[in-house]
Amino acid sequence: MKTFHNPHHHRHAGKQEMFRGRLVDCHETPARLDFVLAELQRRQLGAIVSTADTDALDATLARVHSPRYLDFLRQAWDDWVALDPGNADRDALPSVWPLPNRHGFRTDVLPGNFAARLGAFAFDSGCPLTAGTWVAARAGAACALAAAHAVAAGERSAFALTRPPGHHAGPDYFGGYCFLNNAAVAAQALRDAGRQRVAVLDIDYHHGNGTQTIFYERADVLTVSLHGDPRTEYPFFLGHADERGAGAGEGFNLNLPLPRGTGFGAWRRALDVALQVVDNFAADALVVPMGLDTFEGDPISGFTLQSDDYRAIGAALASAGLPTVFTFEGGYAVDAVGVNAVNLLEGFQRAS
Ligand code: OKP
Ligand code: ZN
Repeated sequence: MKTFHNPHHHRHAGKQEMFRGRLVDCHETPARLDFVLAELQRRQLGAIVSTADTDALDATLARVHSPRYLDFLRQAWDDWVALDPGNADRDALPSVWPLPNRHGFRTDVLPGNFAARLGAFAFDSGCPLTAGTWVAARAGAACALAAAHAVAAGERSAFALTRPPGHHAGPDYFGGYCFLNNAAVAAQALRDAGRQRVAVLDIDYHHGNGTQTIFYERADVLTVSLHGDPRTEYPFFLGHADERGAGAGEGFNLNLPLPRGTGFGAWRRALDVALQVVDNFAADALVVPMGLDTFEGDPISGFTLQSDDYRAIGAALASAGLPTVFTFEGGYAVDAVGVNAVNLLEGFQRAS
């Protein structure tokens, strides 16, 4: 399996995130990707290609994110420093929100004040935006695009080794360490390359709210997510079992929330349900937002999967028999994330 890796990922390195009234060190660090890359090289899974070519990216990005959000993100760092020259040494974190859809707060008129604009495009204060965020996120999305193109051209599978991750980023917002939705870019690129029905099967611990929302009213992209129950787990405000899609997309979204503490047996049965739904959909391509934060040792998550379980997950995903793009999402047990990621990919490859 070919890996497309983001050579600019380290330019996105947040210092601290707001967590329950304190600033704590960021969990989503450059070391995460470095560990995966080192393990891929050690186990020789396939060619590793550095990809930052963004020539063809804008058209795809424009199909999954709004123009005003992309404008905001492109300019965000300069606007942050213009707000206060001292900000050059500080990450941007939002501190005021319009609460869309509630209490009449408006987002149709964007404030001139950048601190306020930051809140209009973010849904949490745990996702620092830094000097290199735009360059890193864009190069990451370029990896997702390249992986989709490889699969569209006939490869059985490809791995987009992206960071920052993407599955929480919605049409018009960032949050949950995510800025551009890499999995959505891959799914859209597969559609644009002529695949008629694309399934996204999100196995990160956290609900893929951004991807769900991007495709919620579409019947051509099925979104399925297995995750910690949002009643107790981030992102809290989306990811319930009764969200089934809307309009033309009604019936084309499936959430399988699982309680904190879920082990591999129950998780694996939920995966079978998900795979059956993908099969019923008659997908002709699959995108897997691959989070490894279902691991027992993950510091911010609550399932109890073991390193060997990821091999079995890879084999189960291969049994769908579909051309498959993997995007790298969560996984914060840094010294295990490389082994767990490559176990999954190797399990997939051996079963293919
Ligand atoms: C991103 B991905 C922990 C706070 C959790 C957000 C978690 C985002 C997870 N101190 N904040 O889905 O792995
Ligand atoms: Zn996650």
